Amino acid sequence: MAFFPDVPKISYEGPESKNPLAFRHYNPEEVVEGKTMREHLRFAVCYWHTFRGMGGDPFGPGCAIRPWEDGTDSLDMALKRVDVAFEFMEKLGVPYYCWHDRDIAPEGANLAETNKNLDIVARRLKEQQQRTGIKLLWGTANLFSHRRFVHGASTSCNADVFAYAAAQVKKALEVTQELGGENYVFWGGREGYVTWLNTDMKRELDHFAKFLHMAVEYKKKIGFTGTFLIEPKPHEPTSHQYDFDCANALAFLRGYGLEKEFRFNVETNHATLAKHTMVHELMYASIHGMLGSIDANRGDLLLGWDTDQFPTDLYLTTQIMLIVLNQNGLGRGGLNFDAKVRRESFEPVDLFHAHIGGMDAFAHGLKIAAAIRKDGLLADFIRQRYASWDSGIGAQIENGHVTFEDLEAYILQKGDAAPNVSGRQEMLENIFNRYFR
Ligand code: XLS
Ligand code: NI
Ligand code: NI
Repeated sequence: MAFFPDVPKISYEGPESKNPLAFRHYNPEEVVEGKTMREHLRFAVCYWHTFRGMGGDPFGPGCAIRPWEDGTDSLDMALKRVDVAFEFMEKLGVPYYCWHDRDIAPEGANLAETNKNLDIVARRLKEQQQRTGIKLLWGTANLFSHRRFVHGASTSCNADVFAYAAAQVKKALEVTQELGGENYVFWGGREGYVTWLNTDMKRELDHFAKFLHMAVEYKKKIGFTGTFLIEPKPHEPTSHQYDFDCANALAFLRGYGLEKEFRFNVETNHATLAKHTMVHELMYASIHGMLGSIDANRGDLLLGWDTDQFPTDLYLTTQIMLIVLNQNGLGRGGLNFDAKVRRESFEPVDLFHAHIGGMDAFAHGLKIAAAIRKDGLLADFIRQRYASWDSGIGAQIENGHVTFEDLEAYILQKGDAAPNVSGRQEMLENIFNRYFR
């Protein structure tokens, strides 16, 4: 059965192609810095936006046309949707996908029924994975949509909700393992608070850490070898999400002895909500050995929420790929399009345009990033800028034991610090621009 009868398999046609349903840059077999684009980019389609999103916003319900949907959240519909998803992903030629448990299967009357639904859909997913070779990049549990999670999940004031969340994550982990998932993600849905007037922050944070420790324990028990990823986000839905950004989340993990068990899944729109650039967040995670995966999207400069747009900005994708190349890849991580088509783009074919655009922007960005690295001009500039640390007093400070007294003596003898040199920001911006032809 063809759910996208008018869309052929998307293929690479090269930069000159005018065909909107073709790749101009993403050529999966093309080798860049010794690896194929497929290996570098490890693209994933997200189930929630692409197969569950109907385009609703706070001012109106979804108006997307999805001819295969029957308007229910039934098990039959869930199974049919699996076939839709795999036809879409096969046509797109994407190697991975990601889900929340509740994206793929409906909630039942109780947890036992819910788990049964999940198992039934997981079986279909597994068949389709085997048929197509498409793999699971990560699974996660939706611990935020149902009303039981109104006060959070592991940080809820209601101990039963903590227990429910634990049971749900346990099951989601098992299904992720069963489907060969390469990672498992924790995004703190409603883990945070809105007002201090009703919140015991210390207790909530302790519970959050306890929850993650139990997850690690269970992971080891069942022998799940995927990476655990925390996805920071500063606010939305709560005013104060507990995993604010990478620095905050790392401090939390270290404070509770969890830092060796987790890495980060860094999302562009979350970085910007935290008033960081994506580069800042990626760099911070990368220098600490914590960059595990990326949720590839972007926000809207004029809107202050997580708009989850498809990433088509070449500047952005180039910067991301520079950091990814500099740390020699994402390992088991990938580039997950946690992105949705605009409400105005309501036809099924728009899902293709959106993903093609994102994949091409990253493939193009990868090529540009490789050219930047080959030239080495920007890296050389930075190296040169810190040259005073390579010898003399700089090297002594970095490598030896130098005291305040030593440094005072050094400067007293010299009289003043050596003069500074220009930061050359504008020149560097011009050099960066040279690569975009
Ligand atoms: C929400 C998050 C969410 C995670 C998965 O803002 O981005 O979609 O990626 O729970
Ligand atoms: Ni995300
Ligand atoms: Ni998000």
